[in-house]
Amino acid sequence: MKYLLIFLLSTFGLVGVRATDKLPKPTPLQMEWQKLENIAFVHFSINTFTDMEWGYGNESPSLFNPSQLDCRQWVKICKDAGMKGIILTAKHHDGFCLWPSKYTGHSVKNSPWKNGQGDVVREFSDACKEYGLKMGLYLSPWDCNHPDYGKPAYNEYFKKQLTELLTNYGELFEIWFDGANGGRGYYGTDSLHNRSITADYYDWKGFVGLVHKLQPKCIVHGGGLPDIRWVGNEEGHAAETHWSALRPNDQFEKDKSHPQQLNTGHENGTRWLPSETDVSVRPGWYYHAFEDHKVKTLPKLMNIYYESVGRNSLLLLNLSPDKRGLVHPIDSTRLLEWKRQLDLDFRENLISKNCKFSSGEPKNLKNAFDNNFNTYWQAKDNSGYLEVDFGIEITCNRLLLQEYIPDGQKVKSFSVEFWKEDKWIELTKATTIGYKRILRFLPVKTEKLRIRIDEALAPPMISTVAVYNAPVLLAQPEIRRDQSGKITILSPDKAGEIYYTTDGNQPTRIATRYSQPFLLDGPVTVKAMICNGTDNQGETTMQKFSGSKSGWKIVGETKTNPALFDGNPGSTWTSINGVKSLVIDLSAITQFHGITYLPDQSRGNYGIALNYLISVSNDGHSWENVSKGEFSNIRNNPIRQTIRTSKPLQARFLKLETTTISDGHKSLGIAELELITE
Ligand code: FUL
Repeated sequence: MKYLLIFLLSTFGLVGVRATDKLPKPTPLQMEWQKLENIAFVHFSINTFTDMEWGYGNESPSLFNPSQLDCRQWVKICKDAGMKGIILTAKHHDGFCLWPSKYTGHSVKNSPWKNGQGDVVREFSDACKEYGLKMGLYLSPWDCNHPDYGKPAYNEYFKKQLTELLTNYGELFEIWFDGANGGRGYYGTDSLHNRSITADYYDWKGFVGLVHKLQPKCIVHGGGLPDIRWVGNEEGHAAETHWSALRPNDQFEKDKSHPQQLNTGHENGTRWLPSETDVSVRPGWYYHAFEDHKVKTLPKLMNIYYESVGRNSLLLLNLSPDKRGLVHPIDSTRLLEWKRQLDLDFRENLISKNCKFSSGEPKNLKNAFDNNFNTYWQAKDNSGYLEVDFGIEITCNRLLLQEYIPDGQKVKSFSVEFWKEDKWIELTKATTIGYKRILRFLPVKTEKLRIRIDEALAPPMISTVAVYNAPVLLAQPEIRRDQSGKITILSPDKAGEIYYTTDGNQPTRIATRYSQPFLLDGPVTVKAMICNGTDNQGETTMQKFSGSKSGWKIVGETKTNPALFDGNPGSTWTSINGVKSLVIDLSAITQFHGITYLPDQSRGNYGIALNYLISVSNDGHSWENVSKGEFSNIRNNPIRQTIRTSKPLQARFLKLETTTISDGHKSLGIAELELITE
């Protein structure tokens, strides 16, 4: 009987229908949220003034004193960058409140800013209304300042604060409950200690109950009863296979980490819990002057977009206003460049009314190509294809697909083919689609494209198919040379053509085209630029290399350390603990006029020398001091430092020493060291 039923259901195509019924689906609120695609985060608080990422809770409110706070500036930048909503840290882990809460003195009301009369949340809310952006708030459950934190009473305090935020500032689209909890804090005492909490410590039912009651249109991030999930990292990427559904916590796979599973979701997930990709434009969430030169590059931000929004996630991109209370011009300029590039990438959908469409299931076929998310084409069963005939040869490098997810996420795998010389050639294979999937590939010239859905959980519904030809990202190339003298030129966009010169001339399209790393040791200047094959070219990068490093050795180390001489600013050589010097054997008497020193570029900037003594020697025993001084502002701005000596030097051994390493670190951290030879 059971088999007869299965036979009947599958024969009449009903198995798929049943599967669809069982699939988790978004609520209308989750659906509305997903469509926002791009939203902003703002981390601004007492940490901005103490230069910290996590405060302790004992910071004096008197430290909070922005000189030119202007929430309108933040919101306008976000609006211009195409963001649809913006979330502000009303209270971070240190407990300091950006609004004059009735329930604590640890807030703006005891700060010198506006003589304690100010309310950042109010100004933020007004600015969001003025620019038409949705407003969200971040409220940290962990509170290092509150005396009751860790005790039951704190839950009541939290609810009162939450009520203030949910009732006094207008409509909220998202509330962010952060899961972080380092334990340590002052908690109303005068000594730092730990307070641990149990998994059931917070009254999530109570908190979320308040949200539902007071802000029924508000999405809840984090905590015990969330509407959306964290993407599993703070670097800005969802996994290529990305399901919006998730299994309950007790059914997570034992052999895979929790963040890894959040990053992919579960194909057989039972609740709709779409991901949000939170990432900062800077390495930190809060503003630090020493990260001014580390604002993410345009290629990096483009990758983040393609690996979040383009992989069925929602992007939450953070801005860090500075001590003035303004977004730094480096950040705002970058954000607008990013928006401009996104607009260029998606300027023209090459699918138009002139195209011909075909499929094994012709019903409602046009709906997949009409650029309207709410109309869709549905395959007959769990696979199917969609074909576009452009009528003329087009060039494309992006494919954008959307599933009609109000009915659940179904596609497990698909392939893309293009028509060439009377046959279909596979361009690429991919897995999930979900709300939005954007594939990037090297440009293809073709008259026809075919999307083959190979596997799906139920008959898939496709809302959108769009095809673009994004321009080559004409960002400057990076030129590196390793210790063996091998030069590599890196382009952020693989489709870009790189041209270079080694004779000091400006590269043009008739210069040498770069195809692979090449050997060129000794003093040389390499200039390179990227162009898109036709009329546009990016700015030229110039890199001067001094003499060969091939024989260089770090004295005391048996083998040369690749990190110090590899030409890669991202890798760091670190001295043995407690040793504040570096001696290099240049292998032969060498003429030079000083050195350049690039400190450790990693997030923690470990081992930055605050001052220097440079000595040279011909035998490695008797040394002559040739230069001594301080690196000004190196802690705040750890860029490449240049030390020129007053007279030319001739030596085989070079010593760089320091007496003071930043932040009390015990070892020197050097990314790169070069000789100045002219
Ligand atoms: C994390 C926090 O600990 C960071 O400080 C930041 O707020 C980030 C968005 O979430 O969990």
